[in-house]
Amino acid sequence: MNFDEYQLQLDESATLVSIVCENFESHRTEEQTLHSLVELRELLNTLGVEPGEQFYQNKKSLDPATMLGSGKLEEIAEQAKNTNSKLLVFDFELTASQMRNIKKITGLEVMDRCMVILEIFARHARTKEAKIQIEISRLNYMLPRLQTLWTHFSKQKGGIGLKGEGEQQLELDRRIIRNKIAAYKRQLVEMEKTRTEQRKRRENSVVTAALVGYTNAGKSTLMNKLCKVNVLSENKLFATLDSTFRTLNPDSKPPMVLIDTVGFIQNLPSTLVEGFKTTLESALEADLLIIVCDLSDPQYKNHLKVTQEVLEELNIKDKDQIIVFTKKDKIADPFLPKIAMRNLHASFLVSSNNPDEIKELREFIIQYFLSKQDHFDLFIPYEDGEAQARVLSNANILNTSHHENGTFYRIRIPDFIFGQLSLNKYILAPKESTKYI
Ligand SMILES: Nc1nc2c(ncn2[C@@H]2O[C@H](COP(=O)(O)OP(=O)(O)OP(=O)(O)O)[C@@H](O)[C@H]2O)c(=O)[nH]1
Ligand SMILES: [Mg+2]
Repeated sequence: MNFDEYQLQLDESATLVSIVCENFESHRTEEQTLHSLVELRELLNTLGVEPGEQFYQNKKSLDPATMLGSGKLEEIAEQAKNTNSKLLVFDFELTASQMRNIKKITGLEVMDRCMVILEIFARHARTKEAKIQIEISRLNYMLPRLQTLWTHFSKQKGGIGLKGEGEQQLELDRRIIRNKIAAYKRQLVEMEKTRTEQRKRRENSVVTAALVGYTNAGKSTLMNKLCKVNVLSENKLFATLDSTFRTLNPDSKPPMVLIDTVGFIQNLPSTLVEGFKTTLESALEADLLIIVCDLSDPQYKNHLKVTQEVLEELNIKDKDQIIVFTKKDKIADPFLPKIAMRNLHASFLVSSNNPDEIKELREFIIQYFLSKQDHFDLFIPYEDGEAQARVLSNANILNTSHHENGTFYRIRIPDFIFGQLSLNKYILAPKESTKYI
C-alpha cells in the first residue's frame, strides 16, 4: 500500500484568507472569523506550514464564483507576493470551480480548510484501517479538484509537461485515483469483518468509558494519568487519530477500560465525516462518555457545543456522560469554573499534573462502573468447586462466609457477565443496583 503518491507538497509559508458574512456559518461575526483563523494557524503549524499574514473581507453576500470579491482577491495576491508567499489558504471549504477561479485571478496556489484537516488526518493516522479510511476521504475530496491541486504534487510526479501531455496525465491520474478508492473500499470491508468479531469478544468481557472532546483538550494526557501509561500527547491538533484502549483498573471485574479517541473540530470537511465516524466507532459502544474540555480556552463553550453536535450526529448523546474540564492550572479567573459548572450535572475540574485531582476522578469513574453492577447473594455448595472458582475469578466479592455445606458470597457483577457464569441456581436474592449518574 503506498499512501505517499498523492501526498501534497506544501509550501513553507501561507497567507490566510477569510470572510465575515452574516449568512455564512461560523463566519457570521468578526469574532467568529478571527477565532476560526487562530485555529487555522494552529492547524497549519501542525502541518509544518508557516502561517503568514491574514486577510478577511466583510461581505453582505457571498460571491458564488470566488467567495470574496475579485478586486479584494487581487489585492490579497499582491500583498502575498510582496511577502514571498505563494500559497493562499482559505478558512472554509471551496468548491472545485471556486478554487480554479481564485487560482486564475491570483496566480497563486490555493488550498482550503478541508484540505488542511484532511492532510493532518492523513499524516497522523497510525492504524492501517484509519489510514485507509482517511485516504478514501482524501482521494474523494481531491478527485473533482485534481486540476487545481495538481501543481501541489508536481514535484513527485516530475513536473507538468506540455499542455496536451498534462491533460492526458490528469485523466490518467483520475482513473488511478478512482481505482485506488475502489481497492481501499474492498480492503475496508474485509477489515470490518475482523473488527466486528474482535469487538464482540471485547464487549463481552469489559466495561468501557470513552474520552471524547475537542482536539487538544487534553484527552490523551488524561488517559495517561488515569491509567498510568504513555499515549502520545502533544500540543498539536489531532495528535490522536486512532482509538486507543487502556485498562483503568485491572483489579476490578470485569476490567474497566478507557478509550482515547480522535479530537473534534468545527467545520469538519463533509468527506471526512464518514471516516471520522469509523475511528469513533469504539465510542459508540462505550458505557460512559467522558467529555473532555479545556476550560482555559476562551472558546470552551463553542468546543462543548461542537462536541455535543458530533455526539448527536453519532446518535450517542443520550449515553451516560460526565464532563471533565482540564487545564485548571491555566485558569486565572476564579469565577470561571463556577460559571462553567453551574448547570452541569456531573462535572470535574482537573489539572492533569495534580495527582489528587486525577485520583478523585479515577475513583469517580470506578464507582460509576461499580454502581452499574448488580448485587447477588449466592450460596454455593462445596462440592461444586467449579462454580466456586467461577465466582472467585469473575466477580467482585463483597462478603464471604463459610458454612457447613458451602460458602455464602455477596458479589457485585454486571448483569451480562452474571448471565455468562451459569450460577442462577445458587442465587439467594438479587439486589437492585443504585444509580450513580
Ligand atoms: N497546562 C496544562 N496543560 C495540559 C493539561 N492537560 C493537557 N495539557 C496539554 O495540552 C496539550 C494537548 O494535550 P493532549 O492530551 O494531546 O490533547 P488531546 O485532547 O489528546 O488532543 P488530540 O489528540 O489532538 O485530540 C498537550 O501539550 C498537553 O501537555 C493540563 O491540565 N494543564
Ligand atoms: Mg490525543
